[in-house]
Amino acid sequence: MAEATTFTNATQILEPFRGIKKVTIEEYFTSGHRTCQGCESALVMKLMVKASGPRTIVLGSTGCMYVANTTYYTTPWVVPWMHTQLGSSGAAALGTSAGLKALMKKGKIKSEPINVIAFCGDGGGADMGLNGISATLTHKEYNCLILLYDNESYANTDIQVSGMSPYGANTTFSPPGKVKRIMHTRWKKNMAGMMAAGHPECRYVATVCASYAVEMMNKVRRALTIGGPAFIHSLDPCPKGWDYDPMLSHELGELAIETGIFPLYEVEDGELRYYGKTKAIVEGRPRKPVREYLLKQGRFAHFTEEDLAYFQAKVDEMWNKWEVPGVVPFRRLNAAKAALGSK
Ligand SMILES: Cc1ncc(C[n+]2csc(CCOP(=O)(O)OP(=O)(O)O)c2C)c(N)n1
Ligand code: SF4
Ligand SMILES: [Mg+2]
Repeated sequence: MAEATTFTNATQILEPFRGIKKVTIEEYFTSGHRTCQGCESALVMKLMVKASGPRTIVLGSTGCMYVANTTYYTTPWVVPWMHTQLGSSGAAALGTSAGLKALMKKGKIKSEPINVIAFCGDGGGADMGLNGISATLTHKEYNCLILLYDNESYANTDIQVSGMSPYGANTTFSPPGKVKRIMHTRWKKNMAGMMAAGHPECRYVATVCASYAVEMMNKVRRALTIGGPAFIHSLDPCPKGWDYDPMLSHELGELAIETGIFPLYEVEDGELRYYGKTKAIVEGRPRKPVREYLLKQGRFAHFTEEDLAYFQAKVDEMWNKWEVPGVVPFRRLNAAKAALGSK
């Protein structure tokens, strides 16, 4: 009985790739998909499973990365892969991990480390499946990773607005009109910050962007090594939904970081570490103006100077007033005091 309660399944120890030349050559997401040219989410899938290696099970919720990757009789997945319902990435990750653990505990399969990764889009993860992801992140006895690939819309069903679509973006549910220019007036959810702050026993939460591929893969490797449930949020430029030339995907990823719109960080056992150009910004490097990022995309083509100034002010606020810049949105105490004093 004591043995039953103490059974734990080990994780693989995936050391970080120390530079691009050390990255393994094998691919586990290859040809056979039908994503758009320049699709960064497809690159995220490729890097994610390259980082995890062959002893991996991938579960994918409905969305572009399901539909375009598993057309009948063709698939790029070399590892075992299973579709799960749109809002179910959390349940799929937890259930698969628990199932493997039970089979190993009963001696029905060999006890060995197997990576379980469930991915979801922003619609499936940050909107519909938020509750399931949250529940999974509280189950510290199961090893799994949930990776949210964020193309900032319900892309697969023709670019509808999601809780992760940026302010003012032109989507099929928020087209600018002559009378009302800005149809989508909500600021984007802070998904990784919410997961890190709200799940004290979840050991690993990170943000990534495929423009920084080695860093991204190393965060996936860390998430799978540390044990327990982990969460990664990836920002993925989407040529179709964001309306730009596919050759700009990489550059737009970089600009999202350099403008400070999408900070790169990880929270491991409650300790925050900024990465790359985000770290440089925290240490004083000036951020690029948000207009350099926004005006390269057709979804913001209707923006006036006033809209650009509003967007810039919101990003400035995130860096200058948040308790933890770019991560925790509570206002700093001195800012709060000043606000109280001014009343
Ligand atoms: C419960 C449910 N509602 C609606 C749909 C239709 N649907 C399929 S994919 C999709 C968009 C998902 O958006 P997201 O999760 O952001 O992934 P993306 O398509 O952007 O990759 C929708 C609404 C569905 N499959 N299941
Ligand atoms: S619509 Fe966007 S996310 Fe979907 S396949 Fe095309 S580029 Fe990728
Ligand atoms: Mg999406």
